Amino acid sequence: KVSPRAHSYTKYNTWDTIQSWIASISTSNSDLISKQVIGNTFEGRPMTVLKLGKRSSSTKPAIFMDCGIHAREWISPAFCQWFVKEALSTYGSDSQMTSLLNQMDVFVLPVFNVDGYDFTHKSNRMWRKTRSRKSGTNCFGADPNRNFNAGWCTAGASSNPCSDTYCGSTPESEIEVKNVADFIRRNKSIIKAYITIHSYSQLLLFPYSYTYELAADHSELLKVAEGASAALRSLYGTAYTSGPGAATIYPAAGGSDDWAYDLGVKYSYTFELRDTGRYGFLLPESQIKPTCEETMLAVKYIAAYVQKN
Ligand code: ING
Ligand code: ZN
Repeated sequence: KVSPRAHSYTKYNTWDTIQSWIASISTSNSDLISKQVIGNTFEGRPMTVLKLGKRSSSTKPAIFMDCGIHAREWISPAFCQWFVKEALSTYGSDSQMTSLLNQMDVFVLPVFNVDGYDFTHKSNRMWRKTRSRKSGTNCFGADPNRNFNAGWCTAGASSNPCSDTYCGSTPESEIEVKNVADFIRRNKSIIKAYITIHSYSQLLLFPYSYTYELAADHSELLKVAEGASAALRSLYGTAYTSGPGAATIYPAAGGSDDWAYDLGVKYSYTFELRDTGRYGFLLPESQIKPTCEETMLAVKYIAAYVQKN
């Protein structure tokens, strides 16, 4: 039922493979999944959002999740693929997944920074940013997680186009960021949670990163993050730290979670998946399965909380 069975969920797939998978998985499971192109990347590749959820005559509340904002964090798109597979294959048998997809829709963007991701497979494994060009510099790209309009370029970001944390020429200067921000703005009334998957460091972060000020919903966000981290840890003992971005990792403005939160999406979380630095971005393929399995528990914990609140 969750064909194509040939797709490997325990390897780091190329963009071409992921693109074919997006096309085939959505046609072979049309009762639970549909796809929509939210725009194209700088280099003209489509950005496709998968909508998971039981068809309903009424509009359902939704969760938005993206993977692959940063090109080199390969475990992240692997997790989005895993999530889609699990959602489809456990609907009808897992009571929580069944109830979630009956009552809510989950929008999944499997690869946000498609151009960058493709570049890490073909040219430079450690590339982080987009691949946009602009006049006045020979350097490529901006950091999509510094390009959202949330305290833009005021902390932990660079205005130097050659920096890995370049904030871009203006907020949403990167077309990929604009496409996602437009989609979330358009669906603002139904999106109850925003989840973005990065690596590495084993953290579960929430707003704010652009300031040390605590979010209005700080205690609730912390409580849910701690519950999710405990669920994750229960499987293989992987330890996560939860907290607001600025205090837990570093101050950084222009991040997607802060932007979504300030837009009104209360449950806004950034995951930093395995590991804590031994392999870093080069996490071995043997860790894809355990990482995805444990992360599922945390994402499902957050989803269950959002569903009942
Ligand atoms: N870490 C994030 C980064 O963009 C982050 C940390 C989270 C910053 C949320 C801002 C907001 O630097 C990685 N590994 O990308
Ligand atoms: Zn990242």
